[in-house]
Amino acid sequence: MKKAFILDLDGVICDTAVFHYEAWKRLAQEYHYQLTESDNEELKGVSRVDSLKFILSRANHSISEEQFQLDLERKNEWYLEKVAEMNDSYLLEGVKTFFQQCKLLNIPLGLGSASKNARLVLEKVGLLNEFQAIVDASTVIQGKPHPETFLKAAELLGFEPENCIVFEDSSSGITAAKAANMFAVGIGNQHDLPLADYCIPNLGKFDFTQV
Ligand code: B16
Ligand code: MG
Repeated sequence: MKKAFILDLDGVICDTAVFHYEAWKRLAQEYHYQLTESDNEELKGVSRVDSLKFILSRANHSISEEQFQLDLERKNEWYLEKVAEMNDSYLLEGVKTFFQQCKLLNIPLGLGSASKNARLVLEKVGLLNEFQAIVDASTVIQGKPHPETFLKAAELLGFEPENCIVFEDSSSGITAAKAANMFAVGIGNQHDLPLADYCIPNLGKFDFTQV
């Protein structure tokens, strides 16, 4: 049976995860909280709003709704300053060969990202036109770990969930993929992503003979 691939963006295609981390770290410091790398693992794949809620709860700090919105905007401005400098050199290891191989084998590609900036980032790294379906935070009601992101991508691609393979670097994203009844390839290690069907360090290590 022919398969479709659904890819996460941050941490799978490009290393924007570090930009999110730096921007959240800067904001957390204003609330006298030192954001750790382990906090950052938990924030991967988590929406902007839920990420700010997480930081405020760690900082034991509450703010007005107005300040909450302002903080979301400021974090995004810092993040976008970094995105503005991006080009295809920001693609993670193995991504170019992975996309070449997908083209060669005619594998339909969907994007399933929690980021509202997904299209912009794809454009910066030159991959916007490689996807037949793009699902991002602006198109879904319930973000990861809810399966909606991936189910919507499968529907747009015209594939049944069991014929989709998801590539994800976040624990919330792997949970979402499994809840969608899809095969989940973790980008990273099995210790951080125990629910993944298996893990590879980057897209370049994917074995296409399995498809
Ligand atoms: P934005 P992904 C996620 O993207 C990131 O992993 C997560 O760290 C970020 O908070 C979220 O997007 C929202 O991003 O602020 O740009 O809307 O990994 O699902 O592609
Ligand atoms: Mg990710």
